Amino acid sequence: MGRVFAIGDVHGCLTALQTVVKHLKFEPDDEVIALGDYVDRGPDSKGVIDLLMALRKQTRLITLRGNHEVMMLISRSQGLDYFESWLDAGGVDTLVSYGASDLSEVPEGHWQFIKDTVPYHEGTTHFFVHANVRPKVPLMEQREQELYWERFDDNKKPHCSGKIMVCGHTPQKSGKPANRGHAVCIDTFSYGGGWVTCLEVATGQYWQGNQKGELREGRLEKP
Ligand SMILES: [Mn+2]
Repeated sequence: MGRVFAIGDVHGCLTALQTVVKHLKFEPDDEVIALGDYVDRGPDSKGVIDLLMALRKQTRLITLRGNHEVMMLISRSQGLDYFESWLDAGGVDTLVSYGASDLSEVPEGHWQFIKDTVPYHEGTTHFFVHANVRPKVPLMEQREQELYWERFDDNKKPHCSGKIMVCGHTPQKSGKPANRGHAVCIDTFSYGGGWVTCLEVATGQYWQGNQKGELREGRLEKP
């Protein structure tokens, strides 16, 4: 068995993601779970999706869906009102990265990547979601509201599976992952001058890259 890693919110921060990926050199039997929010706000959402598509050929990459992928998908299928609210939520930076003025210019392969994202991933000791879960509800019955939108601050109780939750979505402005024992949040505010975090789940060791190309390492603090 390979190692298991989780990658937190990237938000178009290609340099930060590249810095971590180059350092870690994932092997073919590693499992790498990306927690969603690849697009919006940062400068190169297109480049981030290109990199993840390339990574899929090198390792066992699992791509979760974040609320920003949800917004982008809805913007494509619904009217102008929704499109404009997505632009305000950072979608404008995504369009610029494609050199596009509307979503019809995003290539089909990238739409397929976004459509193929999954709501959660369950491992033997941990499960992975973008945002959060309802503690008493089995994973396969979770609602989109919690999976994609609910903030980490609201999560008080362990999940009924007994497994540890690994999530993103709620920026940890300290730049360090938050550890509650039964739940870990690794969104470390990449687009706001923070870091893209990659956590090795079994050891609690993590590596972080930022938009200046800097790399640093740490270990989850005790809850
Ligand atoms: Mn999010």
